[in-house]
Amino acid sequence: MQAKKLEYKGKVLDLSQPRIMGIVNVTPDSFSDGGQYNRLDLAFERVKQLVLSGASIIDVGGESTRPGADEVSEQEELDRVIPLIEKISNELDVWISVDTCKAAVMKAALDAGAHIINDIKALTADHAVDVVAKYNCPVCLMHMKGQPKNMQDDPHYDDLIGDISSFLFERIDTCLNAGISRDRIIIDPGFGFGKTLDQNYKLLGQLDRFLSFGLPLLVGMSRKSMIGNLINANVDERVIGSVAAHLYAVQKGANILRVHDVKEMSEALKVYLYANQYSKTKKLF
Ligand code: 8Y7
Repeated sequence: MQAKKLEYKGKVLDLSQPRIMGIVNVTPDSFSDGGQYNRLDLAFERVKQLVLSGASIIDVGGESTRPGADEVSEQEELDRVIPLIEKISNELDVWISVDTCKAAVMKAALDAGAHIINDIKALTADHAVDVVAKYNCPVCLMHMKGQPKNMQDDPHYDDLIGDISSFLFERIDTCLNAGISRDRIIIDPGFGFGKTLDQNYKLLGQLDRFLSFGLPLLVGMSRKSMIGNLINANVDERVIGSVAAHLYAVQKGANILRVHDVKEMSEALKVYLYANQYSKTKKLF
């Protein structure tokens, strides 16, 4: 297999080693304005910190996609994410992804300088495929069973990995038919999106089964319930569990790790990779 990489507008992201995607949520509660800075400045400070800590990609999101969350309007989402994307694009040399399901937000984000569309609904919203096809930008297709409001109500699969693979296969096919290049597509099994604790761990344990797509594999387990419920920890006590889960995913072939705690992840990854270079059964990512 060819070495994996992503390319867009002259930028190249070499995936011959795993990369970290740092999460920046621009929601009203995420950057409280203490009076000294406004929300944009605070968010940008966080972005700079994540880049210095080792993030290769910054994932900017303006809609809370946690289970049971309410949807936000298109205008509200635009107001939250576009100024930050513009500022990152103008001032830093980092890959920018936008976490959105809405075609209009995708378009505005790409015009503002975003490079990757990260869509938990895998471009199923109206016109979403058309926007990505027009720009032919990298896109992450994630699996979700159900909708954020109801996805954790007793999800059932006939064949967990098979059902998720079929879904991804269909979405990839739709993208290719719309004219999106295969080398722009990233896949993600969608940890926590319509999966029980055991389904999430089965997915992690058998993550290497998704390598047969021959596409970059992104995973996001950071601070999720699959960590907290296993070790009985609140959201702010899930850092070590999250790091362990992502390192395991790296061993199973994950290429991009979507995390909140970039510094901790980056340090763990550095140690893992340093030892791995001497391994006789060395993994080639
Ligand atoms: C994921 C994600 C979220 C994920 C990708 C959270 C936006 C929930 N999770 N995108 N987004 N993969 N690609 O707890 O697992 O971060 S939101």
